[in-house]
Amino acid sequence: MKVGITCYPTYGGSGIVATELGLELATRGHEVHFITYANPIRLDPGLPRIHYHEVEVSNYPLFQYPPYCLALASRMAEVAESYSLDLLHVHYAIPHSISAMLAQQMLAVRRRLPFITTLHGTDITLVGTDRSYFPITKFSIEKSDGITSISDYLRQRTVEVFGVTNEIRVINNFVNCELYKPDPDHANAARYAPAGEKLLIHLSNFRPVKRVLDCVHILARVRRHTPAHLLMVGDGPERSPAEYLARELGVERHVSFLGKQDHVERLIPVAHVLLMPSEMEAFGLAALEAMACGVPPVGTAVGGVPELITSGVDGYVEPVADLEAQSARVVELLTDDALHTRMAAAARRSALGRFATERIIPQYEQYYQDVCAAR
Ligand code: GMT
Repeated sequence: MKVGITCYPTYGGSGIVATELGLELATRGHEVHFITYANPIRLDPGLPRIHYHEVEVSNYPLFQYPPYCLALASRMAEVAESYSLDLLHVHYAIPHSISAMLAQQMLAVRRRLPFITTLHGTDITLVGTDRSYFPITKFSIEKSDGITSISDYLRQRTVEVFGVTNEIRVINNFVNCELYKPDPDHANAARYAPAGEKLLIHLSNFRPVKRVLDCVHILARVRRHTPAHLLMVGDGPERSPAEYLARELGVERHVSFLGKQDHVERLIPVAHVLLMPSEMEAFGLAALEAMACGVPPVGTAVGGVPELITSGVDGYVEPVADLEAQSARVVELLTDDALHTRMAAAARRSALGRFATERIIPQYEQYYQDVCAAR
């Protein structure tokens, strides 16, 4: 098939899922056209069957806010026509679904161009429920030819919040288990923890919803029991407060802020435990990537996380902001080697058995066929 994919090309879970999906589809013989304002971070546009079309937004002085949504719609229509796309698949409802709907209408007299919207989380839980975005988000969901959600929690939430009656198909996030794989010897750990401390890792966009400061508090608590070092991967508004807190708590030498990293698959296996203390996660892609690497996650019992982590089996979930409980789980994992080995193996098994690329991509392919066949 010929598929146009639009996403935020930045360091966010939705952009990563969209990019990995496009790459996997191309590997399976489909022609994939990324239509975005910048090259998605994990995309190598030189790969076979992968095309990249930049959306340029002219910044005429009259425009206080450049009309990205319109520029995107024009580019989608142009690419769909020039390359005979079968469908558009947009990730994150706002504003991508509305642009896709406009592109569809622009071509309607000549051809049918169905579009699928994949809901990722904050497009529903935060942005979509903002009063100013609520009606347009609901409208764009209702107008989509197909809707997928990355967890059952998010599907239910979308129905509750927007009262939509369209079918929403749950297609979970996925991980490439050949790329994300364990390093049982934690061979590169000494680079970050020369004194042999065990490593904790956190990956996110450092937005408030991620409760990044909790990671620093957890490290400080864990260190009262056992030596540990924390790797903080990513960047965003909570980075400076986290750096400040590390100094306040006197643990600054035991936290490395590594900033945005392109190859997290090389970093995650170095660690012993992943911290994901989020206030909300519709899924929790970072936890899945860690599980594939045999790194047990300690996360929070929110949103779609319990659909991913079976607490006590392949990781732990504890209440949001319960630093005592989360720290205690980390200490257990760092001090009981048998428990860690068992849980690391179970985490890898869950990733392989439930969320591996080979299991999830065919579900998207089937859905594309269903949507294209429907009238
Ligand atoms: O977590 C973020 O702030 C980024 C956001 C996004 O849309 O890029 O992530 C959401 O989508 C990810 C990929 O599907 C999910 O794994 C995250 O759980 C979800 N984030 C939230 O629900 C807060």
